[in-house]
Amino acid sequence: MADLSRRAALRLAGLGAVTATVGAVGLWRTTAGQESRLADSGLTLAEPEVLSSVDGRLEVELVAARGVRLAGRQTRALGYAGTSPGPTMRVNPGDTLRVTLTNRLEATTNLHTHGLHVSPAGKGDNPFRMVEPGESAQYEFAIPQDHPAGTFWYHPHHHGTVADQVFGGLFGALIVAGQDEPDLPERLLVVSDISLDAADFPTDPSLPEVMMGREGKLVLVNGQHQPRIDLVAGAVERWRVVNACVSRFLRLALDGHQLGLLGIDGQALTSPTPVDTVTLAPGNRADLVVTAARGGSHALRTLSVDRGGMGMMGGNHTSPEAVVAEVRVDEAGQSPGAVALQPSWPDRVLPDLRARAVDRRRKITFTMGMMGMGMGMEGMAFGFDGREFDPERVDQDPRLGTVEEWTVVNTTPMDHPFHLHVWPMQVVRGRDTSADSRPDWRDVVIVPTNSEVHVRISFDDVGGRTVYHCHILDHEDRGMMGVVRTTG
Ligand SMILES: [Cu+2]
Repeated sequence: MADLSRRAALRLAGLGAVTATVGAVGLWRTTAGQESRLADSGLTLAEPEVLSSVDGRLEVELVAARGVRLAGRQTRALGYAGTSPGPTMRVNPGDTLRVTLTNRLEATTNLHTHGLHVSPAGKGDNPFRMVEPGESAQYEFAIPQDHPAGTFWYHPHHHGTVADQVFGGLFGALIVAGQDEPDLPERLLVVSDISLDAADFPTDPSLPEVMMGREGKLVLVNGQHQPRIDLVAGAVERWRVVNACVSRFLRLALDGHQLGLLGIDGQALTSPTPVDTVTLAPGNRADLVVTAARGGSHALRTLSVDRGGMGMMGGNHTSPEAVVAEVRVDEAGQSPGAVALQPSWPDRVLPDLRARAVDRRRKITFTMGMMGMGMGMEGMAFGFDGREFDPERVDQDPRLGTVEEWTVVNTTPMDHPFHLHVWPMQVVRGRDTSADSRPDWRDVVIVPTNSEVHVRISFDDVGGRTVYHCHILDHEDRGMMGVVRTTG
C-alpha cells in the first residue's frame, strides 16, 4: 500500500539515522524490561499546565515537536510545547480560542478540536487543512454562547498521519467551563498508550497491529506511568478522563469503590449515576465523581475489553487489563475543609431529539474487505459503504436546520467507534423511540461487531464540510472515513 511505503520512507528519512546507530530498528522490548526502567511509578499524579481564557479570549501557541518526558524519562516521543499531554485549554461558552500551530515534525499535521461544536471551515476545526513541516498556521475557534460545558480534547487530524502522531504523544485536553458546575475539586486524567524502542522513539506498528489498531505496551496517565493519587477518606472529587489512545478501549474501575458517572463526552447530567465500570472507546471522555470511601491503596484499572477480531485473519483482540494509577486514601488524614460537603447538582435539561420529527434517514456501514486476491492483509481496505476515504467526494449532504437519523451498521468482525466531527449525536435505541430514559449524547459511539446503532443529529447552526470516521485511528488513516457537507 502507498500508505505503508510512505510511512517507511518517512521512517528512513526522519528516524533512520538515529535508530540505525543503536541497531534497534523494530525492536520490541518486553513489558518487564520497560517496567524496570520506569522512574515515576508511585510518584504523585501531575497535571498539564492549564491555560484559561481571559475576557473572552484565549491565545495559545502549540509547537508540535519531538522530545518529551514520558514515564519518568526524557524520550523522543512527540508533544506540544515540550509536553505530552499538551497544555489544557480552558474556555467559556462565547469565547474565541486562537491557536498558532507550528509544525516541527517530519510529517504533515493539523489541529482538530474533538467534540467542539464550532465551524469546520477555514481556520476553524478543519480536518482538510495541512500544516507542513516547518510551517506555522493560525486557528480560530468561535465557541458558541450556548455551547455545552464539558471535557473535550485536541489532537492532529491529517489523514494518513493521525495514528502515528497521536500514538507519538500529540494530544491535550480542552475544557469548556459551565455556569453552574458542581462545586468540587477537579482532576484531569488523560489516558494514553505508547510503545518505545531502545532509543526511546515511539515504535512503528507491524501490519497486523495496524489492521487491528495498535495498542501501546505502556498505559500512561498525563504522561506518567502508574502515578499515585492521594485522597483523604471521605473526599469527593470530579475527575475528567480522556481516552487519548489510538485504539485501546478502556473499561475503568476503581478497586473497592463505585464511580459516579456525570456524563460521557460533552454531555453533563444533573446528578451522578453509580457505576462499577465506565467503558471509553478511543476519543471518548468520562466525567466522574469519585468518593474516597475507604482507606488504603486501591488500583484505578482498565479492565480487559474484547473488541473483536480480524475474522479469518486471526483470533479476537482484547485490550488487556492494566493499572492506570494508584489511589491512596488516607483514613487518618481528614482535616476540616478537606472533605467536600455533599455537592449540589445543577438542574440541567438536555436536549432530546427523540420527540423531534426526522427529516431524513441514512444508513452508513463500516466496511473492511480485500482489495485483490492473494494480497493478504496488505490489501485489506477500510472504509464506509465499500469506499475508502476521498477528500474530494461528499458522502453525506444534510441540509442545515434538519434532524437526521443515521443507522450506523457494523458487519465487520470487530468493534468500531464511530465519531462525527462538529455535531454531537444522540444515541436512540431504535426507530422512533419515545423512551423515558435520559438523553444519551456522545461524539464517539461504539458500534459492536454485527450490530447497528441509531443516532439522531441536529444539523442546526453550523454549516460546512467535515468528516465522520472510525476512532481506531489506524483504521481512519487506512480509509475508514467519509465526508459530510452541510449546506443551507
Ligand atoms: Cu475501526
